[in-house]
Amino acid sequence: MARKVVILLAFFTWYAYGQEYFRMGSNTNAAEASQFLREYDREASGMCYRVTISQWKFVTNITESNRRRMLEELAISSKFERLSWRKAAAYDSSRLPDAEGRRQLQKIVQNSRAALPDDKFAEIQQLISEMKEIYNSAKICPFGQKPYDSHVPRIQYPSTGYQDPMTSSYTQLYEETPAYCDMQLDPEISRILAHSRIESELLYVWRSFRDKTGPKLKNRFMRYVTLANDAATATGYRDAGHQMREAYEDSSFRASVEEIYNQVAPLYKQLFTYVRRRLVQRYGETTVRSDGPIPAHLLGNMWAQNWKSIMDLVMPFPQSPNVDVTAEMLRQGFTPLRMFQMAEEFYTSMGLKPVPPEFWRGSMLVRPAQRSVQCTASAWDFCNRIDYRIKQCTEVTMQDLISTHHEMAHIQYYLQYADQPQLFRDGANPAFHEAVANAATLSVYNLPHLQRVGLYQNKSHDPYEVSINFLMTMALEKVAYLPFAFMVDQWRWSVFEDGVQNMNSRWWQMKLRYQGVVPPTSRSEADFDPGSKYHIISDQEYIKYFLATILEFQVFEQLCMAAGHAGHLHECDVYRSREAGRVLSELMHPGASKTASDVIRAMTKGKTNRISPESLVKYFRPLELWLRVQNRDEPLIGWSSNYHDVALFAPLRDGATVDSVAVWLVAVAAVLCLH
Ligand code: X8Z
Ligand code: ZN
Repeated sequence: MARKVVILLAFFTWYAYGQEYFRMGSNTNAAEASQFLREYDREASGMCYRVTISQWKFVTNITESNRRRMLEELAISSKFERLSWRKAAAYDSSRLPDAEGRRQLQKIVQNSRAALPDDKFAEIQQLISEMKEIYNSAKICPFGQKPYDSHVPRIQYPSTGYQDPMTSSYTQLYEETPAYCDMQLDPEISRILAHSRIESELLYVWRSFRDKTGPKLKNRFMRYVTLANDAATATGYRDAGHQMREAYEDSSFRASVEEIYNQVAPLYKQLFTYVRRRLVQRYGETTVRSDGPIPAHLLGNMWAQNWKSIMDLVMPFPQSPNVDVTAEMLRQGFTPLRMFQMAEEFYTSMGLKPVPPEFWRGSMLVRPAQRSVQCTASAWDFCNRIDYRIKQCTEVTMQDLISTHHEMAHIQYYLQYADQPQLFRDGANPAFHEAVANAATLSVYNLPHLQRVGLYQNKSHDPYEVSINFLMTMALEKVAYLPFAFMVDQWRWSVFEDGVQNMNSRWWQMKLRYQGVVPPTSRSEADFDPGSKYHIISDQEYIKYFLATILEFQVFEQLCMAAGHAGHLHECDVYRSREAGRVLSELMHPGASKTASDVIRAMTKGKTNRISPESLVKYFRPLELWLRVQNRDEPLIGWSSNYHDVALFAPLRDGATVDSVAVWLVAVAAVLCLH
């Protein structure tokens, strides 16, 4: 009898175990699932706190021991992720009675690679971290210097670098270069692209950075594609792109974003056409064809994604100012602390929350003198509902004043959704955080606001000219960005979907089709130009930036309507408007507990539940009218009819081989077919 009981018990245990771990989604016990979610919430918050603290310590004090501690915490958190995924996947979420619980379970399962077996899970993580390491360590030699002069001392390898036992040695990721070849993307290379107007120098840095990144990344990236697709199919998706898009909860997501792109493309083409004419004036017709695409190295940025650095070349009214209040801030004795207090007051003036004392104690608001830090501005939520911080190497400039308000908006978002469960402490979809932060800063940028806070007085200039100059600066940042932000994931999804063949020529086909840019020198499949963009190799989706740029104007218009603004949208200031504050807080408070479409429907009082580019187009309407007049004699708005000629022209300029011309012919034929 006893033996029978033991056997039965063993069988029951085996059966229950099998139910939970091997037959995904079959555990329908709702009470158990709720209990699991409660425990998950507590443990995930604790885990998130530990990881975030270790990351903060590392980025604000870059040492080997801080790096090691951070990697240890990340490894523990990875294990937790895998375990939680297996448990969550064992519940059939559709049978849970409460919608909140269903949504939480789906969130655990959806966006994870945990379905991979242990070895592959470790491998993809390792690949991503190696690709980041290669990217971040890319350095080029100064323009006009020979890279391998024998008398130049060789660079020392980091001898105590992090070594993961599972990988090739850390030092293998580094290349031997002379010590003077120490120019990194940020700040040296980016500065040259922004400020140099010497075409050969621009071409040199554009090409060299790609030479130092792409070829070393390409094979790793291809393996990453295979593993990411394996993870996606094991979780029930068609491929990794399908899995990434799932976060938007829109079954026709690709069509929706394409429709938005088509609505903003005419404005982009007007801007493009005007900018191209100014570039022809600056660089001549041998470098820029007056009816063709623009060579990608002339637009002030490594990826031609943000053109604001070439404002000097395209300024509509050079005799009127391009508003920059930096000098006035310095004259008034602004400090970084005062800039943050001002940003906090911007939000409290709208009835939103002040930041807690921990914020002022913990944040890093200026670059510390004694230690090495990562300076990119960022806002941090430590997942304990107390600790929120900003890391920013603030300088007293207008750009940093805007950035301060942007980062403070992220903190405000964190504060607003702090009472949600851990899984919902996020934007309604991946675009929301950036959209909301930028919507608030649109108010800070504009002239009426700068006047109100005593930083700007327009005494003698024509207000129309000042406005058009201002809108041009904004368009170089926002409108120029749209086709880039759109094409990055079009390319990535196509690679996940159709495979890794011809990755580079497909990249340039899309650059040409959407942005109207061509490489300034010949490219081939030995190059891997998508690898020059960090978000590609670091596994970060990008379409969120496209949607965020659209959504920020939509949110901004809603805030302006609530504030009772009348007149041009680009002149709206929501400072001190409690009504606008209420709209913002209702948008932020649900976090990710509601879908984006529910949040948009609530924000627009039922008018729409979709992200719409109407507000962006409205904001830039005065500039668009001005551009149409400027472009009235142009035979071609955009680049579509003659570009195949110019696409060939760029590689030929450098003495292309027959092969690379053939690659271009195929690319051009494909692009023509798509139109
Ligand atoms: O990646 C970033 C930020 C972090 S969210 C530094 N951005 C995108 C990019 O650099 O491509 C901000 C603008 C778009
Ligand atoms: Zn941000």
